[in-house]
Amino acid sequence: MGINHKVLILDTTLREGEQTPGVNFSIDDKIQIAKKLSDIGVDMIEAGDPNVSKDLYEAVKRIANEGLSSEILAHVRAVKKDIDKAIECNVDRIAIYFGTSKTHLTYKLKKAKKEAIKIIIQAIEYAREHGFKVRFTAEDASRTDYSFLVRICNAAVNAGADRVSIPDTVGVMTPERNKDLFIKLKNDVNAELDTHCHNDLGMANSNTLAALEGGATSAHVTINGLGERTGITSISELAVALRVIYNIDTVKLSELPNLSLLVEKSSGIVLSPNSPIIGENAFVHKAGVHVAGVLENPMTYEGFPPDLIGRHRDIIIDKYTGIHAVESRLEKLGISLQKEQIVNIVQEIKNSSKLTRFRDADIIELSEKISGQNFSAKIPHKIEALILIRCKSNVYTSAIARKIRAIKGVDRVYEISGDYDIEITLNANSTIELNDVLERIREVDGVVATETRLVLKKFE
Ligand code: HCA
Ligand code: CU
Repeated sequence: MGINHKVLILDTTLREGEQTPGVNFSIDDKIQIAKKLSDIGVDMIEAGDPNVSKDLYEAVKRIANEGLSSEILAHVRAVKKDIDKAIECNVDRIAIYFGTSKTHLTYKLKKAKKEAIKIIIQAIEYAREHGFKVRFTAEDASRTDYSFLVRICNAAVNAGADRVSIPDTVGVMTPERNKDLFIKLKNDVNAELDTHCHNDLGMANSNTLAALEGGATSAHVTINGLGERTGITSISELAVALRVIYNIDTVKLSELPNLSLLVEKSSGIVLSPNSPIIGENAFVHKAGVHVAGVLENPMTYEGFPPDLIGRHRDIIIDKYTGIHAVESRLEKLGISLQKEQIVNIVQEIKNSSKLTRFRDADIIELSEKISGQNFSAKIPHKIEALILIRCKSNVYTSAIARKIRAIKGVDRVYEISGDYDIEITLNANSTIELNDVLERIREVDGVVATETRLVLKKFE
């Protein structure tokens, strides 16, 4: 096991990621995402296919002319007029794809093998004649007959492609098979190899790492694992696995949570709490035994520390909680109680009918109850607000609601009837923070008006 070469990261959030059902990035969002990707050190950015629509054309062109340090690619069919559009956009490299499996040749392209080879040679030579670097993608490579795969890849290389992508288009590879495939191809094809793994069976990251072990020099990823159907390898999962398991540095890890949030916001696709690395629960500990271990030494239940990616660990207090967790929370709140009183608090928690977690205010209340002291000064100054939001009449309210849900600080989101379309509840630590969240809500495309109501008293 091991990867003994430099690993290049190709991010295709703007191309593959936009093929996620329900996702359409605005041009401004795309430029912001591309800049951020370039800033964190992504080597290549696949910006899109400029033939899809006018705004994709504009987005690809603008990103290509932004002067970013990443290499910018357009992704196109092996069709002359499509390549022309990529040329007009002035990208750094043109990725030309063609289905090479029997299924794709027969049912999608309706082309014989010989004809397929002729088409890709012509397309690649055409792009090369215009001075462009070319990557050839043998779409559905993982289901392509091996000898034909080698034949078509070599034809592409002889026509001028210096990179060849070997995608697992329908996500059916295993790590072992993918590694073997790359070991063989490395021997049989004289080009740099890209791996692009779909996650249909939940193996995208493992298959990508295996391909890199086998000799692939570039890995395709998207932010939050977006992509057609169930998506492809997530940039965070791959970059952290490369660091933690292989001791290989790629992109700047501490910026990944921000990037992820940016894309949750602009895609409307919110991560589940148990998503690796970036999910809300990735560094949260719950069971008493776990918490006791983590408080002694986090390594007991963490394979890598949260600060690797600029995050913090957290401890949940609920029925699973033991004395150590309560002790440490009280210490954080600046409350000192006797051991016996802490034991009583744990008992109260275990006996309570409350089904959700105990937050700081709940712990303070319990401390007061058990000690008879007044700890109201310890209560954090929280601002709670209800915000009513009106949307443009021609937009899909749920899409806006989902985007707003991804904004940090937003608590609950309701679609409502009446003068306004959405109502949210929000928690903030200060009016500055409240204003911040409000501003971010107003920035969401399709929001036309907001009205804020501060909560004065709450009866639950
Ligand atoms: C596609 C197919 C593709 C291409 C991958 C690549 C795949 O949507 O056009 O160019 O490396 O999964 O085969 O995403
Ligand atoms: Cu794909």
